[in-house]
Amino acid sequence: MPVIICGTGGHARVLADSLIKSDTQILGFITADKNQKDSIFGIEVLGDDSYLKNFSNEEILLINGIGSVPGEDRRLRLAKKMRRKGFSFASVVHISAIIGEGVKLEEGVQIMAGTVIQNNVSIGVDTIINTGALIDHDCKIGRDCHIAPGAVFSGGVIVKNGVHFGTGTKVIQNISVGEGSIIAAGSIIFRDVAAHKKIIQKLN
Ligand code: JB2
Repeated sequence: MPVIICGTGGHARVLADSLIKSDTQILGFITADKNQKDSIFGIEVLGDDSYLKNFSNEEILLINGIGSVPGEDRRLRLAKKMRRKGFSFASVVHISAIIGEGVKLEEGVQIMAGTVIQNNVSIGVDTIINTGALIDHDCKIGRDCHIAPGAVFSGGVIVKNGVHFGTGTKVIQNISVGEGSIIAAGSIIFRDVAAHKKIIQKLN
């Protein structure tokens, strides 16, 4: 099915790039940014979300091009709004990603360039595995998480919903991380993290 990308910022452009390389038909972008220029990579910016009235939810899939930033819920709100209207989100997997046997990707997952997802990993709805992240065997990652660029997970890590791992985070094997926690860039996690915690420095 053809797709429409929601958003025109950096995250949307990274997704567009990935979709172009996998020959997905992109109908255009929709955005809340009134100053956005008319096209990106030669693909038309169609207008705001009201443009979707021209389509039934059986004709197109959406791409959530709003990035996930701690403390902001724009991405989550867009996903809820569009699903209420009956639209579904396509998953995006960059052609350079290495995906192991038995990996389970739920709706709307976004797997960026240079990632490695080893066997038996599962990744929940709308989670982003960002550029160059490495997720080893048997990790279970919930929905609405963001694993930022260059993060490294050893095997068997369990992550609940809505967790943010900053750029370059490292997590040793068999760790559990509770819902809604925020792990700052560069952290090294070698003990379990409870729900709704902010880990700013090395946990010891
Ligand atoms: O309701 C909306 C809406 N709200 C914001 N509907 C639609 N269709 N688009 C919406 N947007 C759009 O999201 C804005 O108009 C804008 O085009 C885009 C957000 O872009 P921004 O440049 O603020 O950030 P980003 O989400 O592309 O990237 C953030 O997250 C990434 C994961 C950045 O922090 C990046 O550095 C990061 N890599």
